[in-house]
Amino acid sequence: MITVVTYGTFDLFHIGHYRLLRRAKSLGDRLIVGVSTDEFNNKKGKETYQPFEERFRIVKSLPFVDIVIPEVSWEQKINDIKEYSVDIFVIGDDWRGKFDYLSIYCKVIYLPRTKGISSTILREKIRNSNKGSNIIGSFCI
Ligand code: C2G
Repeated sequence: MITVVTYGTFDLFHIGHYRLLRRAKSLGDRLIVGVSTDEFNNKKGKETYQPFEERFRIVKSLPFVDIVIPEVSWEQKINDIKEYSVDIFVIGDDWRGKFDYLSIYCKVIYLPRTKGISSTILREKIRNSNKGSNIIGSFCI
């Protein structure tokens, strides 16, 4: 059984995330996904719109995702690879080169990112749409 692992924030889950995970699963039999916790995203300097619990549940709901774990640190990848006998580490090519050190433990593959979509773009659209409306509490009127 070929085990594949990948990690990410998966904020405002979109087609770029979906395609990455689909392609990751197609490389093996079991796909493990590490979802970054809110605390780890703070360390990454990464803003999110959705809290960890929501992002985790959405990724876990995908039929081609077999195991979902919290990603709490940069360093956990080596332990995860050993614990789950991972054969392949996959991530988008925006990270190209950053995880080559894992190649002593498993195969490292960087997949092309999906162009034209990102959580940052979506967060900006939400922010701009809120600016244009009169918001009382959490309702737009
Ligand atoms: N991705 C993609 N195409 C996009 C956007 C994202 O293929 N248009 C991929 C990224 O390359 C990554 C995964 O989807 O492999 C998750 O992206 P993010 O949620 O932005 O994850 P990131 O914040 O890059 O966290 O330890 C690794 C980090 O946790 C990765």
